[in-house]
Amino acid sequence: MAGRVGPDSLELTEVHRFPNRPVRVPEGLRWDVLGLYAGVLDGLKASGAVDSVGIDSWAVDYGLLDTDGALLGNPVHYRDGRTDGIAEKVWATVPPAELYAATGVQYAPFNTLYQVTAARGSAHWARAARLLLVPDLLTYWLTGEQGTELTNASTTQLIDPRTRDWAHEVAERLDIDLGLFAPLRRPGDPAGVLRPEVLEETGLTGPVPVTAVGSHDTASAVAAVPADGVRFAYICTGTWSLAGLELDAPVLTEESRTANFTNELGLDGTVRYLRNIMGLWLLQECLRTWGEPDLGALLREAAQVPALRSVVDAGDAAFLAPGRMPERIAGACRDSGQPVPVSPAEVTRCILDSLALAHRTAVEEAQRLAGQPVDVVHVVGGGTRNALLCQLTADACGLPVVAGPAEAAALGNVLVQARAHGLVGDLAGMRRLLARTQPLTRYEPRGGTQRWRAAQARLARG
Ligand code: LRH
Repeated sequence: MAGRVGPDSLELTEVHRFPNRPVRVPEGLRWDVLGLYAGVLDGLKASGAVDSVGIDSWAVDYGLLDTDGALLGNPVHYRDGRTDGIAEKVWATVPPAELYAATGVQYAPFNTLYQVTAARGSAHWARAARLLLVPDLLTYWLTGEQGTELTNASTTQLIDPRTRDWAHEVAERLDIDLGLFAPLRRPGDPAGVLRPEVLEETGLTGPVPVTAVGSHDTASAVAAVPADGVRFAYICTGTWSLAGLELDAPVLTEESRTANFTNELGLDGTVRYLRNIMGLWLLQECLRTWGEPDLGALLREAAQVPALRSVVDAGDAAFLAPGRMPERIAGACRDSGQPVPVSPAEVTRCILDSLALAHRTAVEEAQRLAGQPVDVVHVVGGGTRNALLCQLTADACGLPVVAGPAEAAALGNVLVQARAHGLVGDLAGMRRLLARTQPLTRYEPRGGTQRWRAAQARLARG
C-alpha cells in the first residue's frame, strides 16, 4: 500500500497484492516468509518511488536466526498444534495469575511465550542466536538492522505493560534468555535504510529510510480509528475481531484475567485493552470449504435468514485450527441444543450473529472492567465492507457503529511514518485527519437489545 500524506490530505493506493497462504508440511503448519518478502520487494518495485517504508503484520510469530544471521527454517504458524498442552507446563513454574499480573496478556495458546516453550529442544532452537518477530524479520532483510518493535513485542507475553520494557522476572523464572531478542524500538524510531541490494532489485533511488511503525497490525489499525475523544470502543475486524478500548494504563485485575482481556501496547503510551474474537476467519474457512462462492450473494441470502436462531461462542479456541468449519459450527449448535444451521446462508447467518454477539459482550465487559464508558463503537478493517456485520454489531451493542476505514492498519502504518517525518501531529491530530479524509458509514442500532441480551445469557449458560 502506498500512502500520500499532506497537511489536509491522506490517500492510500493499493500498489501490489499477494497471497499469504499457510503451508502444511509434514512437520506442521508454516508461513512462506520468503514468499512474503518477495511480495514486499515486488510491491516496492511497483511503487516506482517512495520516501519512506514501514512494515506491519500479524502478531506473535517469529523467525529464528543463526549466528550468521541466516533464517533457521520457516516460521511456525500460530495455528499450528505445537503449543497444545504447553501452557500448563509454563503455569507449573509461573501460575496464570502471576503471569497476568506481570504481563497483562490474555491466555491464548499461541502467545510467543508458549511457542518458544514448545520450540525448546528442537534442532533450530539449539542453533538460534536471535529471534525476530515477523515484521522485524522483514525489516531486517530490507535494512540489515535488527530490532524488536514494542507494540508487537507486547503480544509475546514477555513485556511488562507498566514499564513498557521486558518482564525480566518472568523470563528469568522460565529460563528464557532475553538476549535472543534484538533491542526494543518504538513506533516512530528509525529502523535503518533500504540496503543497496534492495535498491538495485526494486529500482528505487536511495537513501530510503525505514521507520518502525506500530508493527503489530492491530496497533496500526487502532492508531487509525477516526475517533474523537476517549468515549469510544473499537473493533478491528478481519481474520480476527479485536474488540476493546484504548486506555492510559493497563488493567491487571484478577477479574480482567478471568475475562481473558489483554493489555497490548499501542502508540504513545496507550494500552490496547481488548479481547480476541475468532472474527471473519470463521466465514473465510467456510468459504474455502464451499469452494469460494459469491460472497455478495451469500450475504444477501444470510440477511434474509431469521436472526439469532443459533449462536456459537466466537471466542472459543476450538475454532482456531483450520478445516471443516461448517461442520464444526453445526456441531457446536447441536451440542448446545440449538437448531443446526445447514445451508451456507444459515451457517453464514449463525457466524455473523455470533460475531456481533461476541462484539457486544467484549465492548460491554471492557467498559465495566476498565471503568471507561463509551458512546460509540468504531469498526475498522476489512469487516467494514460487510454491511450486515456492521449493522448487527450496532444492534447487538445498542450503540451507533461508525465503520471505516477498511485499510486501517495500512493507514496507521503510513501516519506513523508521516509523523516521524514531521508531516502530521500527535495521535489526536492523526485521527482528526482520518475523520476528515476517509469515507465512514454510520449504522444506528435498530432496537431489540433484549434479544441480544437473551442470546448472551443462553450462550453463557452453555
Ligand atoms: C491480527 C492479529 C491479532 C493477533 C493475531 C495473531 O492480524 O495480529 O491481533 O492476536 O493476529
